[in-house]
Amino acid sequence: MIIGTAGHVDHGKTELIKALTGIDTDRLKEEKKRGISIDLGFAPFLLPDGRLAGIVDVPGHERFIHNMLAGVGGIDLVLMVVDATEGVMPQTREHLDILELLQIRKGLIVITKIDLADAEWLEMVVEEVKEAFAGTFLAGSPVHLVSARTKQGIAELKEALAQLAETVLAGDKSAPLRLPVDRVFSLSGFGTVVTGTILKGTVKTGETVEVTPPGRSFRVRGIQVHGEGVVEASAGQRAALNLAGLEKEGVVRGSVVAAPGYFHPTHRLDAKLKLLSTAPRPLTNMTPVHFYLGTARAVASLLLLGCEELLPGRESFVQCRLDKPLIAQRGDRFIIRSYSPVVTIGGGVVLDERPLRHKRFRRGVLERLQDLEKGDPLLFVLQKLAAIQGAPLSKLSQMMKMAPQQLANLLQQASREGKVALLGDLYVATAQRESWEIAILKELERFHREKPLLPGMPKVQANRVLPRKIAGQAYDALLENLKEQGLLTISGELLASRDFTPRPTAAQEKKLVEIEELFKKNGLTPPAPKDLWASLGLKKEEGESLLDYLVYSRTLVKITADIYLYGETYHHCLQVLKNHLQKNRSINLGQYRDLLQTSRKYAQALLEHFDSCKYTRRLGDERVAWKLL
Ligand SMILES: Nc1nc2c(ncn2[C@@H]2O[C@H](COP(=O)(O)OP(=O)(O)O)[C@@H](O)[C@H]2O)c(=O)[nH]1
Ligand SMILES: [Mg+2]
Repeated sequence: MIIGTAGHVDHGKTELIKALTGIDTDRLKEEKKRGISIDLGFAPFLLPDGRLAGIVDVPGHERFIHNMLAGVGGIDLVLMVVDATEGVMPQTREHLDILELLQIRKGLIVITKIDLADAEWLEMVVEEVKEAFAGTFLAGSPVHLVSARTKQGIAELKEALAQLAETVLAGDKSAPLRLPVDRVFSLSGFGTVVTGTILKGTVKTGETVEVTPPGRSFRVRGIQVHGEGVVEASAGQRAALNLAGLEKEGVVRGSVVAAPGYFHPTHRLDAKLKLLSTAPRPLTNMTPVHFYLGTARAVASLLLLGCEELLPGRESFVQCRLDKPLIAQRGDRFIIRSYSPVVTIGGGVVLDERPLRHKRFRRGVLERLQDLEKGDPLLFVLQKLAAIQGAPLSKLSQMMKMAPQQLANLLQQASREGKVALLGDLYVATAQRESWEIAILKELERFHREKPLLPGMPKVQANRVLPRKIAGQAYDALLENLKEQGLLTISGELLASRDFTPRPTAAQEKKLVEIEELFKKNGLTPPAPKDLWASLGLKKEEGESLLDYLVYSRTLVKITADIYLYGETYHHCLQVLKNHLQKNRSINLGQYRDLLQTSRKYAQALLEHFDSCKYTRRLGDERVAWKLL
């Protein structure tokens, strides 16, 4: 569990942490000299029940709010510190706004330095504090009166912290690792160490993690939690990681240590933004602002998707266009500060970390974001699936930043509800599958209309109406499903619509009989197709489809592109071959030609045809009986 401090500069935050833990978190020389916190401070805190919590002490000075923001991201509960002699001050309010925008939900109010205030004054400050925090997550929390100097109230505060700690939910340890880096330093003989609060997941020594920037993988050589070496650390802990081969220059506060493959820096985020009611002026479209997410910061221009300008106190969907890429995840909270004056003016929640470039005022865009805002992870999966037209579990788990097992459960549920289908190893939205099915059936109908004499459409040809990735197993699964619904038939490599049979017209029937007669009459000296059409008064294409039909109906057999034989003639040739090979070990071209009393040309074409049917196998100049004869 991580506890953070908040409050105006000099209100006694650092002193309070010292009173609670014995540790001075002002570690910089500069901090000691000037007596103020500049950067984040860290201390372990032993709870009365024996558990160790981490404390992040933040600077209160308005000039160092960016450091405060880097520290406050991963905290579970906050100590909101107010100086008894000064009462509520500007950064008390600004920190409170930030905590609200980041949706920190738990905390204690601490009025400190009570050794410096008399009872009457103190009562007034308590009233002021209650008023200032009304309507926030701290409304109604008990106000603790303490002195770090005299230790008055410190024991009670510890007790209250311990009780509140009981209610903090553990972070998700099985999710992919994500640790935003808040500190980088090198130890001589050790190399580079990064520290941060683990937001999600678990890290183990020996594992490989990805650090972005620089966007490369490193082995975890060692892990420390609260100064002790450990073999693993997980969500809700502060950890220091020693990464093998990492150069200090490559990594910065704002870098993210993550499970490899899950997180990609992005220049664009879709979000819901709230402008604080205390913002000095409305936010106009594409105004640049300081943007803070996790421990990272950037400059963002905000495209207002649903309104001309955003009035103080109002919310809007926005697309954040960042001046440098950040790592973000759906559900992340962020803060924005205006350029001048540099004050916190709002914040919001990331809805999509890899959106397309949007235009303003598009109904489809806004409706999609409304759906995403509902926070239903399945809706998000379905949107992603529709956008990329299906994906295998591994890819989807990376896109969703969810552990594969967890995602598989979600998908199983969705498939029971009929929202998702599995095609081979591709998950697709059911609606998407249906649109592909319709595309195939339409293509089949078109084919049958154009080629009414052909028994079916080759599978590979129907595949062309689908996205390229729907191939192999996924394609077969799609067809199989259509077959199960009784919407098409599959025979070998051919697809046909349900109930389709090739049906020649009466005129075609007449021509078919004529062609059949010609082949029947001429036996082993069949006409060449190309010579037929003119005499029969047929166009080449129609003639060819009539031939195809005769092959389909088994009246003719196609030997090569220009040699077709009448069915009976063909069977006679096959029988001759069989008879010979029953009595002899092999046959050669000359023998077969003599047996059939035909020309070399036909004998050779037939033998090659029989080879391809696996009736015969060629050994030098001879052929022997093979598998199917
Ligand atoms: N008398 C008294 N002085 C305090 C107390 N807590 C802090 N101070 C003093 O107030 C000043 C600011 O405290 P510090 O913890 O640095 O404030 P921060 O900026 O909120 O971290 C320092 O000089 C402290 O010694 C307290 O409980 N009683
Ligand atoms: Mg301080």
